[in-house]
Amino acid sequence: MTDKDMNLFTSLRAAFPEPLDATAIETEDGLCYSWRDLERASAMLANLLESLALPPASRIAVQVEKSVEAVLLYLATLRAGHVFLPLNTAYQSGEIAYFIGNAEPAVVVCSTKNFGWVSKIAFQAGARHVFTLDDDRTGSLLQRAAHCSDQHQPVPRQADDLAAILYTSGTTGRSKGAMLSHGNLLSNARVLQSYWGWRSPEQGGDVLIHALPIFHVHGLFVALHGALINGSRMLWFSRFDARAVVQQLPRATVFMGVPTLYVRMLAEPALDRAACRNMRLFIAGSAPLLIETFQEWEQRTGHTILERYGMSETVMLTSNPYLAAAGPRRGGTVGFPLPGVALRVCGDHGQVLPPGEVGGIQVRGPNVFQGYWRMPEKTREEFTDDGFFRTGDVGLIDAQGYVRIVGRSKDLIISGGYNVYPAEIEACINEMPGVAESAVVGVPHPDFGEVGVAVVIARPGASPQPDAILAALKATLANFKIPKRCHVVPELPRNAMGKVQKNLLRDTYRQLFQPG
Ligand code: MCA
Ligand code: AMP
Repeated sequence: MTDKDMNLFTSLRAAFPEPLDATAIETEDGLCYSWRDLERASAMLANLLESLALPPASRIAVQVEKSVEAVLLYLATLRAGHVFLPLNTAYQSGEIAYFIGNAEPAVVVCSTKNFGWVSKIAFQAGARHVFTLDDDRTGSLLQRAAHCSDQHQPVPRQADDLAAILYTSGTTGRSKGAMLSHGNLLSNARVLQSYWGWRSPEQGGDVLIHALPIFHVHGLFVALHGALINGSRMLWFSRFDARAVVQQLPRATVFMGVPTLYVRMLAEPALDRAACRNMRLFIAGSAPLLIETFQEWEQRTGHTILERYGMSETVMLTSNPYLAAAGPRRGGTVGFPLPGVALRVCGDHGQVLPPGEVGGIQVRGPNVFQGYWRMPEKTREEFTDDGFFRTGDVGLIDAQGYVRIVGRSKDLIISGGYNVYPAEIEACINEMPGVAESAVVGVPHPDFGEVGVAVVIARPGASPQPDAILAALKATLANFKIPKRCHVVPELPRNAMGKVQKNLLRDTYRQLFQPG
């Protein structure tokens, strides 16, 4: 480690195209934020954070609707040397209480409509300040920042200093906070800038359609950093709307989405070659892209989607090639390890497997996180002795070097790009009156790729109702975690050891959402 300042904000700021007058972000309502607006407004928010005299590297927890102001708060947190902790807007009070209790943020920022319950949780957990921020540029955060100077010198940071904590659920127990440093995020942003051939403003520049949420890696880091570190304009959508995005395609050059976004855009009659005439690159990730979607997209638009693979703990790991000279983009694969990333496939005893053999995917590189927040044991378990991180994904490297993900050793459902951990849902269902046991499995779904189905065993003499079970879950868990169906059955299939055979359950319910 050197003494060189590695504050991520400083590097992003260095790419803002001078003289800062051009539009950096244009919203769907036609609001334009210049690069100067980003510089000054993030300075004001950083000065507000500094005026609070927080301990160094305080966590700033944020659960707000998507807005440019939320981006400014993220940039301000980096500038002020604190640690950004974004939270999915779908999380309910029980989920938020866990995250805030675990991370002990000094500052919590929430929507005005949630202030009552969020502030109670926050102050009980020792937070010093709770601000509000709404998606119409109102709230106490901006009111307070309005009094602050718009000049601010970023706090120097070292590569290993934390920039963000992203909670990612565990297969057992509660969510873990993946600690990402300035060095992790900056190295990944720089690699992607070059690997995906971002065009500098002098070369005519790129225009990114940003239609993803900004509380996960895909929207917050891959998309946002990609545009900022390249000085590229963003067309900003506060929520994904397939029709509106297709309408804006002729004004854009780059799009990033989870597979559901591509499926929904394909259902738009206006999606054709003409709409995509200025597009340079379509990127997909966060969940497996079906080969049918990949092929249909190619036929309709003339563009080959570039699929890549990453995790909250590692940011981006692999990518299909951008340049034709490096090879074709192959559907059903996630491409090659990115420059600087070492990726290997290992067997049950840790032995490195040859190409073509299926095993656990392990990775090492400057992008791999610093560990789980306050979970040194868990962190140690997930790393090998020679410093590789066990991803929990199962795959192979083919003869041409492309990585193919074939499954997961972690019991995880990826629904519309969001991770859902069956263990969390099962624990909630098992607490319900009349329930003896439950199993939640993922099955194919035409829109979300995969969705959860709950299979429940009743206690003797009880008759729990599927609709009541789902309604009770809805009252406690984020909406995307709720299984789309619930079945009460007499027994669960088990192996000789008594373990529930989820693969058999998946087979039983595989056709539930398939047309015809
Ligand atoms: C919404 N619903 C869902 C999902 N989203 N159900 C299952 N899975 C989902 N993903 C349900 C809601 O519970 C609700 O049901 C109904 O759909 C309508 O909700 P709404 O919010 O209006 O839905 P939407 O606006 O149509 O949202 C769908 C979406 C969204 C646009 C696909 O889920 C989305 O933005 N997904 C992207 C997630 C993402 O960015 N992932 C990246 C993670 P009800 O009415 O019954 O309540 S980062 C990552 O994975 C790694 C690092 C990586 O590699 O990138
Ligand atoms: P998260 O914990 O939200 O960061 O999700 C990371 C997980 O998403 C990975 O471990 C993979 O299981 C999955 N994932 C991300 N990108 C892809 C992809 N292109 N194909 C298949 N799975 C993916």
